[in-house]
Amino acid sequence: MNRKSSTFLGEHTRLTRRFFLGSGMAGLAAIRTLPLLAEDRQRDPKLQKQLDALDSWLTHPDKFRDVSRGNPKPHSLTEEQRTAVGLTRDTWTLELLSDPEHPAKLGATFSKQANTPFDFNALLKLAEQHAVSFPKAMTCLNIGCPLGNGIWEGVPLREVLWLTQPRENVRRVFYYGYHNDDPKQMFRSSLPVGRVLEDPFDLPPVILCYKLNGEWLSPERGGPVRLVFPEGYGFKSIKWLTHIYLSNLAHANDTYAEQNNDVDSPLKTFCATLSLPGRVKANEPIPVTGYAQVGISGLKKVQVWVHRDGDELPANDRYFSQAPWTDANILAPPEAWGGGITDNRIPATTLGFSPDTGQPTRWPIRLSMVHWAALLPGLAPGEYTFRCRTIDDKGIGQPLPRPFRKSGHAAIEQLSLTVEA
Ligand SMILES: Nc1nc2c(c(=O)[nH]1)N[C@H]1C(S)=C(S)[C@@H](COP(=O)(O)O)O[C@H]1N2
Ligand SMILES: [Mo]
Repeated sequence: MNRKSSTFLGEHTRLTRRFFLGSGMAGLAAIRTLPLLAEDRQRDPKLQKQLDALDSWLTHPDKFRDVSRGNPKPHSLTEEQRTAVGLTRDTWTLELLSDPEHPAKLGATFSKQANTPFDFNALLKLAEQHAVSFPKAMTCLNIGCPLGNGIWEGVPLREVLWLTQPRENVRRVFYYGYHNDDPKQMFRSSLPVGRVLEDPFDLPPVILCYKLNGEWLSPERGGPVRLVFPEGYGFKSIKWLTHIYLSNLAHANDTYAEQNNDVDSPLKTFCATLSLPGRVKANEPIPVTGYAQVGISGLKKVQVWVHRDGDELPANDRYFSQAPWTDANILAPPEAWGGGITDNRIPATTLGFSPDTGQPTRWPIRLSMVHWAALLPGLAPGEYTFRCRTIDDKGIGQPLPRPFRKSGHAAIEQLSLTVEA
């Protein structure tokens, strides 16, 4: 509790000082050399108050929203029960097998039956050589807003897959976790084997994750080991991992596909509002803050627009691309990262951060989150609608390029605003 509130306070000061210094895709060095003047001129006490209330960049592991299934939920088991079913670091085992229905040709398997499962010590042994971590927002495709933003540490899954000496007939990897030994409760996900073996462009690897924000992964977050798929929505990141199958199946066989979800969809870029007063006085500047999820396509801008209700909107412009949007300010990297990380030090294995300075090499960071703020000019009395949207690195405005709900949330948010005389 204490630790949490002190990082939170540290964060306040930091965001305060650095507001208006952020600039979309500029390198961090450039950000840091910007003059402080703009900040002092534009600071508004009401906006300041909202900035002070923002959450830290990293979410404390206990503060993630939990949407996992199970009756009982595996993390609600007592320590004794978790020990009995292999959900502690000392007792955890992973089976690595060929899919009996679509067999892959493997030189070795790791099974309980043959008394050869892969265990936590074997994972930590691989970690000595291969440990890697990266920031990532965990977002449920069905919910839309991130459940939390964390730094996930683990061993690339390919290091473990190679132990099975795969030879041929391997097209897909599917995996599931502990589900109370009840087939009806199984929650399964899958990936093409190529994505596991190679990281396209500069994406992080798929990992077997054992730490979050530098601490052992808690039972709530899927510990002792969960899979984390960097560019995916939450359902790909299976908790309490126990089984991995190498398969010759050519298509996805995820549990989430059964709910009409587009299970191949990577994380989308979108923004949302955190604070906007519902009622304001006429001709007074209006403070607004929010966050953006930086999806696979990156984030160039956050934009805002206030429309007077009843005024005409351009016809045939479903996504308001013709509207007079103005740019909001993307906040610079915070001085205090939050999330309970020790001594405010980003783990040395973290991709996208300089191991020397502990600072990000680019900002904002893809697959993660960022805060934004704007001070809207005062308005005449009336009823208005406020909207915000992102522009991705390719210059495409929300909700494009992938507007369909079942591939993840990207709808433009709209909030009403009353300006009183
Ligand atoms: N074993 C298991 N893993 C799971 C789930 C589950 O129900 N069981 N839910 C998934 C879904 S739908 C999401 S959105 C994320 C949520 O991760 P979190 O609880 O760490 O926030 O976990 C995923 N992993
Ligand atoms: Mo989810």
